[in-house]
Amino acid sequence: MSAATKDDETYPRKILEYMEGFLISKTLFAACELGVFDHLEQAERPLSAAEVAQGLDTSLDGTQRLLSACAGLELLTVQQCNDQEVYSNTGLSSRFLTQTGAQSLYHSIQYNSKTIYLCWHYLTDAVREGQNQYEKAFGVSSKDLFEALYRSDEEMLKFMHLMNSIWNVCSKDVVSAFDLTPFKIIYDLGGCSGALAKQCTVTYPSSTVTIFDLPKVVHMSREHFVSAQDKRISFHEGDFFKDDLPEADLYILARILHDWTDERSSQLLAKAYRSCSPGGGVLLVEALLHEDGSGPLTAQLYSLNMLVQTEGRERKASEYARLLTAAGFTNIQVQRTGKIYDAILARK
Ligand code: SAM
Ligand code: ASE
Repeated sequence: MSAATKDDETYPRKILEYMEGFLISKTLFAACELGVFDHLEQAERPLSAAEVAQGLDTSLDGTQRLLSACAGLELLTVQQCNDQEVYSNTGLSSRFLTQTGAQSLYHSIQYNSKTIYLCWHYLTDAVREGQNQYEKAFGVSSKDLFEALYRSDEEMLKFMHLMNSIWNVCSKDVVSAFDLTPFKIIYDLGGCSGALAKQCTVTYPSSTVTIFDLPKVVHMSREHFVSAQDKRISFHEGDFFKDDLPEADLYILARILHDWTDERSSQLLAKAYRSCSPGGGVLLVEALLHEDGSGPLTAQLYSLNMLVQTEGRERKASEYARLLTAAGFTNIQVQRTGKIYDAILARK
């Protein structure tokens, strides 16, 4: 037995780390929400805790502790200057944690902090009951999933920002996992803020992409996310369960099926199959579980999140393949990207 294993027997490092993992999340959330990373970015020089506290209108003592913890997490660098500590962003923080960073995750962090964290307070109940926790977490009693998720315009916009923000770091891999050049007319079903649609028009300049989503989502997307100058992106307002789907060469369903039960997923895929042009296809974008259930950890945790927040689950490639086959699709190909989201292409 190695020394490390022996040490683990008497000192449960991993368990201690997991037990207090939320302390790390909350430190990150608070630093983002208070604007620590934005303030340090704008200052363009290292700042002392006193300067940060003054700039953010926060207590000196609390700010000192928060900056010190962020340095411990390697989200800030600390230097000594005239006998006091001064802080600056790391490269990672200025890129991903400032609101204006090129690949900002600021909005993902906000949604995790303000919505997901609150839902996860009821994870135990969710597992016991096998259903989402909107009623307990937010007093929402609607049976309609997206009425609960979009319980106010503000909450809908926050969700759209969350959806948008992860594509800042994952969209290229997903869109180029397969050569989609042959598909000229693409519909992004539940296309939301349009981040994936935009990446499609960049990678496939000879295709047009239409974002199909609920009317109020389309309005918000037009207002906040997709500029009218984006001539190759159009919108279609509708309900993909109730309305007919327009004909297309390719339907993209990114993070759609994981919201729904097998029954509803099958309904949607059958509809896509009917409307799909001959030789066309469907591209699923999801966080795939390994076939033997051993991981990836992110997908396993996301599946718990789908329990707490939706009616769905994360699935294995074989589970998606079964749904696709039942709807009539063939030639099912799976591409793992090694990042959060993977891709499955199937043909009519
Ligand atoms: N595809 C986007 C992405 O991956 O960033 C957004 C995924 S989000 C989890 C689900 C999307 O489906 C939302 O934009 C939501 O508004 C849309 N949606 C939910 N129910 C719908 C329905 N009945 N008809 C059309 N769109 C719907
Ligand atoms: C959904 C995706 C998400 C519905 C609710 C959601 C995400 C968070 N809440 O389709 C994105 C993935 N992140 C997690 C933690 O699951």
